[in-house]
Amino acid sequence: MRTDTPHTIYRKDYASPSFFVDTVEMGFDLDPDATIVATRLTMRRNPASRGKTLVLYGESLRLVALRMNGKALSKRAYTLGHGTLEIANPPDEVVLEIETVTQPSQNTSLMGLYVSNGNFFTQCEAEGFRKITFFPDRPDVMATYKVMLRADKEKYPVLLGNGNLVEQGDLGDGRHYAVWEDPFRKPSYLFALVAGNLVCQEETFRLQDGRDALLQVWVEEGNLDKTQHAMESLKNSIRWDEERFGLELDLDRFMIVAVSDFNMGAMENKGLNIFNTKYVLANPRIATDVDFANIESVVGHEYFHNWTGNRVTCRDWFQLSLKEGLTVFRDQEFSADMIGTDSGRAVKRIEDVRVLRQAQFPEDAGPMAHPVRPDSYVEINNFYTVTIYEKGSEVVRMYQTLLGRDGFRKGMDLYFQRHDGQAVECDDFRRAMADASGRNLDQFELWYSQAGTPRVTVATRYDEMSNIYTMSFTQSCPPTPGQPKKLPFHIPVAVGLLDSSGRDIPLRLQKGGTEGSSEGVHANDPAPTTMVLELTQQTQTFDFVGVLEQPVPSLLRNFSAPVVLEYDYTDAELGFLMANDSDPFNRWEAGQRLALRRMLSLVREVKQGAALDASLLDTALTDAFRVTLTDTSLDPAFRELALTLPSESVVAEQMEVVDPQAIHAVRRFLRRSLAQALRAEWLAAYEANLTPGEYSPDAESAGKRGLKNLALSYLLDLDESDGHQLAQSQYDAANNMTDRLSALGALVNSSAPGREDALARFYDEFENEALVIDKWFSLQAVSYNTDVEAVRALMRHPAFSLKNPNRARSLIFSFCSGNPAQFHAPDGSGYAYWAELVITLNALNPQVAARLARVMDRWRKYEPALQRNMRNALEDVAAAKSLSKDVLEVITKSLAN
Ligand code: B3K
Ligand code: ZN
Repeated sequence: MRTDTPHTIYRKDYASPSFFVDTVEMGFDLDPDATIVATRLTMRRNPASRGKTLVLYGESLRLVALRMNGKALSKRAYTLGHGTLEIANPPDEVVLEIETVTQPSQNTSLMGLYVSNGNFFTQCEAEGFRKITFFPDRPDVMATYKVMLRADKEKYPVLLGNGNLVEQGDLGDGRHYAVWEDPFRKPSYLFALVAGNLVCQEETFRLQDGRDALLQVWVEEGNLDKTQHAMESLKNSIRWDEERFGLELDLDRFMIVAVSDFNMGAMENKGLNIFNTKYVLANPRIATDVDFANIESVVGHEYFHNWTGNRVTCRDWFQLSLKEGLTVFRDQEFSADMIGTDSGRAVKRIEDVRVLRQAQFPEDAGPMAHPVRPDSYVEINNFYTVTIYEKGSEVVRMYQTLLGRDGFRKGMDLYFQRHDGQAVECDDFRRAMADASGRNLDQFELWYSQAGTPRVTVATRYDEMSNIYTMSFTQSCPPTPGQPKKLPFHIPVAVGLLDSSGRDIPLRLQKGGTEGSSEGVHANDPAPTTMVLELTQQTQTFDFVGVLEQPVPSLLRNFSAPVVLEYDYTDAELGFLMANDSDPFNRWEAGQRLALRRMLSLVREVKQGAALDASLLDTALTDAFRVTLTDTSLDPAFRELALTLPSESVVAEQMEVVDPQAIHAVRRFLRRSLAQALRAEWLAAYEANLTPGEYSPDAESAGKRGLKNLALSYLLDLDESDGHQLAQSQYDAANNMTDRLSALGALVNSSAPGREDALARFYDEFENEALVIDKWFSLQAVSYNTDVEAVRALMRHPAFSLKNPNRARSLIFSFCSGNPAQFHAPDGSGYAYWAELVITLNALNPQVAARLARVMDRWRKYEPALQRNMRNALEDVAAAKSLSKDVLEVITKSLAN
């Protein structure tokens, strides 16, 4: 931990390493209290580097021995600095032997080598390898690894490493060993080892080229009944990457290992993926539909990294989105393809856009805003953000929108052809896309270099005489830290036009007429019904000809670019689009626009002192909701999304000054009004979407349960005994976690007499299932009825622990970011709690603490009285001793002007 002023690292300062490493050989004597690591590196000077000094990084290590080319190095021959070991002027070829000692049992940061439930695990991305040994720990140094693990045979019967198992045996004295060799050159962040008492489900899987691969899912004993879904997901991922991108598994063995203490979701270590248990373990008893879907997507994500990240990796950490944005795009496409249907794809798209809007748009508008390829950072772990991941994925998706699926595939092929085995930059990916398609993608670079969410404003005009419909687009992008002015982006805007019967009008643009017209459009069909218009200038106009009546425009279909699109729709037009648009995304979008409009106007009313009662409501929203709710031609999953009101944070982002209490009151009021007005319809939807029989997590059944449980939650918002009983009987009869948890959540949010009892029964039944107990904490943390005192009381529960990230997140994060009305209590008690926990967590686990610190990012948007309390809390954290650079960076940037 460091207390000095944080040191900023700039992209422009990139210099290639002074030495390369060709081979790494390591020996581990695993012991929780003192693990001895012997490392042998063969290195050679990089002729292109001007640096003379050999620089290795190391943290929290005790250096025991250091030899260069067979000779022990005297203390004068090297310098141990702040996290570095430097050897001045070594020869061009170096064999370095290093012996270090670490203390895994005391490692609560969960970076490097640590112990979880008595077993050993590693996490090296981004800079954890330096907590294992001294090493040029940067992604552009790639080497082959051979690793010998030695440990007590009884305590640690299973010894796993990257690549292939080449030897194993007994050492006598109750110890044993295993040697693993990874034939592929890799950066140190992909190193991994696992040692412990684990069991696995395994299967042999035939690859497309006829080879057989051994697939294993490793878990703690007692969890073998929860690995089947992860195994299925892995096989589906392998198949999908072969089919969609022609990419094959390059190893004979592929392992997934589940660990309970983990900072994030999972890690793509070569051949040895390490996963948070949350993204592996599932069966109907403990996992919800959402868990099943998340497991599929995370298993896919880590597997897809084998090509996008591992075979082609990042030159430096500024290029992180090169692998993360691309791999998120791939996992999103994989999940969509697994659902298979068009409407299923749309549902997936809506869910992904929802995440983007709820989390990334606020980030892009706040003090931590950064480009998809950042220019600087203090702590790289703070940059595993929704911008790098989700916006990065949107940027990749835009290539596919611009080039078409085939064009995109050609670009991918060229990317691998050029860069397999290399550590490259985002620009290399863009160049592959441009060269493979012959398109000029120079301006597209701005998506990587400029932060902020672009706004696109649309104006339209219909000329009855000439039958010309004109669309004018104006783009702008608000300033972000360090970037006061922005240049116009290259934005693909997919549009359609609806006639008065709701049908798509064939689109034809006027040739050679208005600015940017013909080159801004591509479609092979002479008169397609969706066109991608390409915006490249600040303002641009497109004329559609042969439009026989005043149309309703459908704009930014399928969310073709990560922008805010503004157009002055009337309520009637929104209702019309909601009922008729052939683009399902925009059907959903129209409903959200309508709901958001109502919510914002109600918030204004409340702030002017109006009481929330029925007189404030017209029927437009209720009517539109009724139409959707009762339209059984629509997938239940789609209806669920369409009938979910924009979240409180999405509403907050729309306001100049945020009043969380008003937003909360309005959203609850609107939900209750919709529950009341559509009571019979909700009940009917509830009945119609029961899924009797054996549980299956497939998209169709999950969609039904989603709609049914949404109906239940609306009905429970009425807080009447009928609803209470319905939830209670669902709870009692449930044969799966989705139904059980939904019922419990609905009860806990109500004043049902059985709520305490249900909570207690749930706890007793699942006491030994950590992931379910996380749900138990989190459900209470986000309940309307839980205030900060109740959260403090839950922290005293024997099952609570701050050291386990899942548990800490389930209570603390859920409360601070999922329960805005209580967290933003006017007396500032929520903020004081937050400050206290950031400081406590900082000492245990800087990464987890820094994530929590981010909760206050948008403090300047709140009402002055709240702002004062928020600032105080931020300053309390800033004044705390021994802040990690992780937390310091977040707090400093939040407080900066
Ligand atoms: N690449 C890892 C993330 C590592 C985070 C380090 N703080 C997981 C993933 O994106 O697949
Ligand atoms: Zn990833």
